[in-house]
Amino acid sequence: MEGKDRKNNFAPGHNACPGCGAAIGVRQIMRAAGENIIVVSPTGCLETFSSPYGGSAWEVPWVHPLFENAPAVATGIKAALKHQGNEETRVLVIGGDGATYDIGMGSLSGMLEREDEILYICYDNEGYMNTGIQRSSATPYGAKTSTTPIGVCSFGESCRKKDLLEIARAHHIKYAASGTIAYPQDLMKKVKKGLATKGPAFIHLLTPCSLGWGIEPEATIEFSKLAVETALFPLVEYENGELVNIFIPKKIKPVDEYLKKQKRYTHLFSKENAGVLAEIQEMADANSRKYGFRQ
Ligand SMILES: Cc1ncc(C[n+]2csc(CCOP(=O)(O)OP(=O)(O)O)c2C)c(N)n1
Repeated sequence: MEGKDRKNNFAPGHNACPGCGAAIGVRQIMRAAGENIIVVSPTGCLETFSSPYGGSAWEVPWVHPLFENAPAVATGIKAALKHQGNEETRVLVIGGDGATYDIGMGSLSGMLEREDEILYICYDNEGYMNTGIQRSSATPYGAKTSTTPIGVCSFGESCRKKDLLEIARAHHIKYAASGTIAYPQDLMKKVKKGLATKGPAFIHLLTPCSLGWGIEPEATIEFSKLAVETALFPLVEYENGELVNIFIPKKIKPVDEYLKKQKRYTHLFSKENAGVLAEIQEMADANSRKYGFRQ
């Protein structure tokens, strides 16, 4: 891409950790989103690293609401724009998994139910990373976090990760998709479609966190790719309730290849946790069956 097309309204020089999946994801989102947009970001890593006083990375209007009410604030912004007769300016929410799966879930449900043209993107790093890697309801089964420690009676997270895309889809929205930072063209296409949707749209974006997942900073792209290739995170797209697009990996890899190099899963490779590993493999296999991947 050259000249004007390379313009990105999320500027470099922010305070994200090296290799931060969320920062890479937001660069891709903002490249696709272009001008004439208002972004709303609830509390979380993104808000913290992108908006230090006097050093904001945002080159478009950007609003920081509470942790729990970003979708309601976005609705208010959309209503105010409508009142001004402005149908062109788009509204985009980018919130973490804690803000989306947990504390803002009620507010998000209200937003998805209404007909407002707002795109909500959940950047999912699978935990409350900003406050010290606590578990959220996006933390995967078996993962170690500071609030799901491992020990004699614990193998880490004991609850299954919520299926957020299905929850969003259950609101009968016109556009719902998943994406991850290893596939930027795919993500940018989905962001454009989400922003063009006549009604609420939702994108679930997997953004690895090197600190929380225990991987090298330069490996966040590699792990977002492995999540797709093991069928743990299928890349899909739904329009008007219909599945219109699935990325089919050439060969489905065993989940061990994704899990074994992440420190949050090291304990699963002991004899006593073999059953947990088998359960995670079965979760991936269920995705393969659901989307027709050749195993
Ligand atoms: C009502 C409320 N509860 C708790 C907090 C403290 N808090 C700030 S950021 C954060 C974690 C955010 O997690 P997530 O949404 O997953 O984003 P991440 O930091 O992982 O990017 C928490 C718990 C807060 N600011 N407001």
